[in-house]
Amino acid sequence: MSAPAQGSHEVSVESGGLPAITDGFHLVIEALKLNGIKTIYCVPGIPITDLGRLAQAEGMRVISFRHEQHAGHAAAITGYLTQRPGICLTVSAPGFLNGLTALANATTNCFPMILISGSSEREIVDLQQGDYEEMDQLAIAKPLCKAAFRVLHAEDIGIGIARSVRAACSGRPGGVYLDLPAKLLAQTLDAEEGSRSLVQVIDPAPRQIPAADAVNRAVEVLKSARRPLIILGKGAAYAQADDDIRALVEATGFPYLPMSMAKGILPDTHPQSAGAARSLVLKESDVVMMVGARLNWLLSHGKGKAWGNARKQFVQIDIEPKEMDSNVEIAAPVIGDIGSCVRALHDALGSDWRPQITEWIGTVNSKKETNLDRMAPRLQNNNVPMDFHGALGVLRTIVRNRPEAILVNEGANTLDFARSIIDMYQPRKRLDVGTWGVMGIGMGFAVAAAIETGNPVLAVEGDSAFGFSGMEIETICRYNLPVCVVVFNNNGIYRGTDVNPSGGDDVATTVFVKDARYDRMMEAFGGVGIYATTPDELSRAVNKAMDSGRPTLVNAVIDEKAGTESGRIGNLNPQSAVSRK
Ligand code: ADP
Ligand code: TPW
Ligand code: MG
Repeated sequence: MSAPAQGSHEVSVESGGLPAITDGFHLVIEALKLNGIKTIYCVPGIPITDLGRLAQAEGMRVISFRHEQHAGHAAAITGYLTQRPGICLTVSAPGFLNGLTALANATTNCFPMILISGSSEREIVDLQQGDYEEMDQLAIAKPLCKAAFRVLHAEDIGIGIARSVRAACSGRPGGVYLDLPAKLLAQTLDAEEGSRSLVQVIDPAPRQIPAADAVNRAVEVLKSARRPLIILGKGAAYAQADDDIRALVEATGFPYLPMSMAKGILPDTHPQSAGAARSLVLKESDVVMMVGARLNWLLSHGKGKAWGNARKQFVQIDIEPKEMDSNVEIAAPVIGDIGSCVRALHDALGSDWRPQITEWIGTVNSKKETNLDRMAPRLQNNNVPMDFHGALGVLRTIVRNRPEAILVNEGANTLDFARSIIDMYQPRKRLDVGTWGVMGIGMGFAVAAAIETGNPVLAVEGDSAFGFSGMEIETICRYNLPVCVVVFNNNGIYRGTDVNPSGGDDVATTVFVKDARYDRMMEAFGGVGIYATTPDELSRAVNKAMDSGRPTLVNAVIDEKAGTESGRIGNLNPQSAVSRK
């Protein structure tokens, strides 16, 4: 085994009149601290055990997980919440691979994070001689992230971390891989030389001011609108330009649709929110302004049935020029950071302009009212076993009374219903499966949300979704985090009633153990477990958990017949040879 001996970093103290020396371990930690990074999410092991240990000794918060994927998701959402790259630290080969799902997901979602993995000896890896956990990690990471770097000499650690920070944060944010071979960590260097080699990244995400002609072109298009729509995406939430965005939206008077994680930039109860008239505004609008949102599958690629036949002109604000025309023609691209773009547009619209959209607003509002009126009684139902509406009606009230709480959400039906039913009131309070619809973000996001914000966290999880990261409730208990997990237990993926089409003994592939007691898992680690079968019990349990701040898991028993296949995206299933009911 070629990793450094445990404790080898202790060479950094001055002894016997010799010049002070430092090493790779210390330089990595000092470089991270110099760049404002306070937390590392990790799973320890060779060759990075001492790195975590030393980081903790040097005053960093080092949060140790049970599986690297969840440490990675925690790092990614830290990046989203703070605009500083979250750090995930893993061991070589298998630990590195476990972290990659999170790295790729962060890149896809435009979250800044750095996956730092220890690796084994270059000489042995490159000759494929079979080192302990041998793998050419840099090559494997490259296609899955924005940038990938390796540092071979201790004096380059400062530059390596600086490049990683800047690559993660600047322009369109994303994931970065940083490869640190075991030998590097043990390398020594004169302490003064080492300290001179560190680099503080000045202005990691520089403002990018949109060109005046691009702004004027956009203003012309916006002023021509008779049935306008604004779509806010999670890029707008990430940008932390909340006041400027609100000012522009209100100055236009245009209806707006928040994408899932953009809910709460303006409160969902805002009179201009068109969330409850989504189908109508997509179909009927004539001018659509995208703000930090992409025209990907989540918006039916900007064309087809969902968008109707009316001719549309798109204005798009984004920091990434290549995003323009990705799916449809963009009539007015506005390239820059969202804060600068939104302010420039607001100025250029001027204060005397009045939109001519009274009729459109009337149409949108009447559709909204109809839909909200239809929904209201369903949210108050007291059915037992609970259906999604009854259970989510309760959680909706709880979030209204606790707007600072962070809502983590995954599953299929559990995700789709919660997204439309639970109103959000503050920016960056809803964290979910994002662009890929990936299961497994739940507990990693919950841990980081609690650590980074100190706010209470409510994680609303499908029973299948929860299973992807369920072991991390031990992590939640270990750090005593104010997280309340509600498992929507309908005995399976989408629902619990499928049968094996062959008639054989194995249960259907989507079905789990009936009436599993997820609440008892939480009790196993010293947290609070509650079993809830009625909306009343659910309400009491969650309120109690949120008041106490204690790690809690509420097993909410949901009617196993209530869900539909793939939630709202059943249409994306390819035709199956086996007929499904
Ligand atoms: P949603 O899923 O909510 O629709 P997406 O993840 O598809 O949102 O889109 C986010 C977009 O925001 C990306 O195209 C990204 O380039 C952009 N973006 C991220 N941060 C900024 C920023 N600070 N300024 C401008 N655009 C940004
Ligand atoms: C990493 C496929 C999408 S949704 C889902 C799976 C397995 C679980 C749905 O069941 P759940 O919710 O959570 O119980 P509910 O309310 O409908 O019963 N692997 C990954 N990501 C995805 N998206 C899947 C598989 C999937
Ligand atoms: Mg389920």
